[in-house]
Amino acid sequence: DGPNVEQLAQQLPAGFILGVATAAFQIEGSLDVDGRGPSSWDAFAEKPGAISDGGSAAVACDHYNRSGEDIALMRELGVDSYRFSLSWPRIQPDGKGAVNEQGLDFYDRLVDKLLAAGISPMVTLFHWDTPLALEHDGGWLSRATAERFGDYASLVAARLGDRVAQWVTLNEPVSVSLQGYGLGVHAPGRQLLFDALPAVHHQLLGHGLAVQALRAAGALGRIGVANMHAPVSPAGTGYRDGLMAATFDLLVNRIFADPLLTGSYPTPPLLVRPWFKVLGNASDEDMRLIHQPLDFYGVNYYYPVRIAAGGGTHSTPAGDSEMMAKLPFHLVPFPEYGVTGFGWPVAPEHLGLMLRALKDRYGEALPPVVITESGASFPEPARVSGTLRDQERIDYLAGHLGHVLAATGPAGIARDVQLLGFYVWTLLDNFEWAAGYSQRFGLVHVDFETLQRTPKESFHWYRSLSRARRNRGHAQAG
Ligand code: GBH
Repeated sequence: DGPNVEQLAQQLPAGFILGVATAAFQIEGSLDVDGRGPSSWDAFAEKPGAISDGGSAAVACDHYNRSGEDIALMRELGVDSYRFSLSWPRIQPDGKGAVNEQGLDFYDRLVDKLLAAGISPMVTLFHWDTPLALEHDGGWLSRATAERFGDYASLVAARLGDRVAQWVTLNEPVSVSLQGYGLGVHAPGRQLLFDALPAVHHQLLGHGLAVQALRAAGALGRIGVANMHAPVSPAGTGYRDGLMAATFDLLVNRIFADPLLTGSYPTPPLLVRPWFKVLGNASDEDMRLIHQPLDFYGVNYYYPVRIAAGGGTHSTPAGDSEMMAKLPFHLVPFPEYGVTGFGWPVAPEHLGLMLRALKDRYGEALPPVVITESGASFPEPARVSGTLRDQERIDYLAGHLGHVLAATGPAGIARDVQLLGFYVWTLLDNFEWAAGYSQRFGLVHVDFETLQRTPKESFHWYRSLSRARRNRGHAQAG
């Protein structure tokens, strides 16, 4: 079990940000309302079999019509900050050209309502919902999408740049390149394996252009990016498992983090270098563009992975896919850890170890870190005398927050990493991508028939943490 609320509250450094995170496509619904254009995910989710439970995001949590209620929940929760994403096709229905004012108005009001509630907005510019018109022109396989993304960032900065405290350019670009273009289990459903790598380079270029656009527009907030980091280890002691673990680390972690933080792609081991050739051919100018100074580095942490050589056919954290069999490696389960509803291993100590490894690899090039997502799905909680019991989620969050605070605290293994904040994934049960509504990650339960929101016990737990911290702050101030 993790530490209790009082212990956690005492470990929180002064000014530490406690938050919750969501993404537009997962909660908003209202996909064809007020001039929004379709996204890659609108089209993908309509394909038979793409969403495991057949769920549609047409309504999702109906957040587009219920943002006031959701902000009231966050106010009750006592979080300092709310991380949400903007739907690019709501703002630019075709991904280029003039602004759809009604779309931008929605986010403009959302930011104002958050500020009025004392909650600081953290805005993600891109959380996977590429405008479909751009997808039809090649999406992130095309360099033009990076240019369009920079233009979009300018439009957003001109309207919201005076009120947003923190910006995240991209969320987890690996999910788009690997799941979306490589394996086809996410939008746009392409199965290009290593030929998907241009989608890595173009997302990173888009990031660089967006950072420049935000700064050129005078946006006041801190600017960063959110990468998933999966700590990787080889399953066996043999050479091939080690080689494939290194390859997986490149594919999932380093081909994003290295260029963002150091300005160059990693050098792959010779035997696998041909697979990464397209990245090695990038121009110096592109690499400089990608390597923008960042105010923080966002880390989404879910699970460690153990890698063995050879294609896998069994279920993995990335989902079942016959494409997995075509990869030269597969994920091996950890018998020693419990699992979440998704079957993902629960291994909180790896969050601290991962920050240690990041600091060892990047040194002074690692900016202050924000945990931009941490959380877990568990089955529908039991109703016990009017409360929704999700003790597993409380244990999960207390364990992860406890470990990362201990690791970055004065005597911790990652004490040289400056940790700015921690965002729980997620506020509401929502449309969990290819898993539809079958995986519930929320602090708040959503009944998808009535759309009624009911806080789970984990919500009350997180609220007690924010209150304990606040009381402590007041005691100190007094
Ligand atoms: C996040 O993805 C997303 O940002 C969020 O929208 C989502 O709802 C949430 O977490 C829960 O899924 O498996 O190592 O081969 C994190 C989960 C991480 C799963 C990347 C797919 C692919 C790399 N994703 N992972 S790997």
